Amino acid sequence: MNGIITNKEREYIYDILKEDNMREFVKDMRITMLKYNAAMNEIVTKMKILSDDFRVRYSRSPIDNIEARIKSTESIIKKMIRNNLSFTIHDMENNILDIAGIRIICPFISDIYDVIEMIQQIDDIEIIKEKDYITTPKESGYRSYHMIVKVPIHLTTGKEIVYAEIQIRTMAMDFWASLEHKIKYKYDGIIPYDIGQKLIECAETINVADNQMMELSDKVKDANEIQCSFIT
Ligand code: 0O2
Repeated sequence: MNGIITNKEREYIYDILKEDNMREFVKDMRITMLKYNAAMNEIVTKMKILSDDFRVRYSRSPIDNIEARIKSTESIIKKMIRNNLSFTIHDMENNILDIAGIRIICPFISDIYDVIEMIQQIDDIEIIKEKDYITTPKESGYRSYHMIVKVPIHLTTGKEIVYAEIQIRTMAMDFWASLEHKIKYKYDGIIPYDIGQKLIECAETINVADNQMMELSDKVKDANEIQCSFIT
């Protein structure tokens, strides 16, 4: 249910966390988080370097902003329960692939595909799975491009490969997703049908605007190129 933990679920998770076998798991989990933090930082640094390089070369960047987060203990436990996993670090590491999350916000829809190409060219980021919720939006109206990747990190104990999720979306898609998330929170995750329908309508309106902005940007780019060809 998109990161939302209802009050009932929270109570249930807290009860589980009180169980004896969970203490050890949560302790090990906190230590393991260091690896996800490292993976998250690796990816953010790589993307920042690419964004700066692009800006210097082309006087603009396809990246407006980069956000990153580590999934909360509660969200991890909720997902482990949902996926029927045993509370072991092995099951967590091999099945919960979005513990390290990176969100790349782009100005225009076409920028998303430039960013995807940039990521595809990074040797030590291996793309495991891709979901294009832009060409095929979710039922909720959600649009974004998701990638599950593997990235190497270097610890005192040696090299390790860690999973991370990269979400790539426009500023407009991000605006919708953030507000939809807030609205869902207010309803404890279960939104009434009519509000859900209105949210879908908003997503469509935003998508029209997103496409129009991209067309305008392309027109400006074409005009600039024609002007430059006259000068040279
Ligand atoms: P949080 O708090 O962001 O971590 P999977 O992860 O593959 O087991 P699923 O649903 O197939 O589960 O993954 P998917 O479709 O790739 O979506 C996962 C993430 O996308 C969610 O993470 C949200 O961040 C975002 N997302 C997906 N659908 C919606 C939506 O309808 N509205 C909004 N606002 N965000 C959405 P988490 O783990 O649910 O939450």
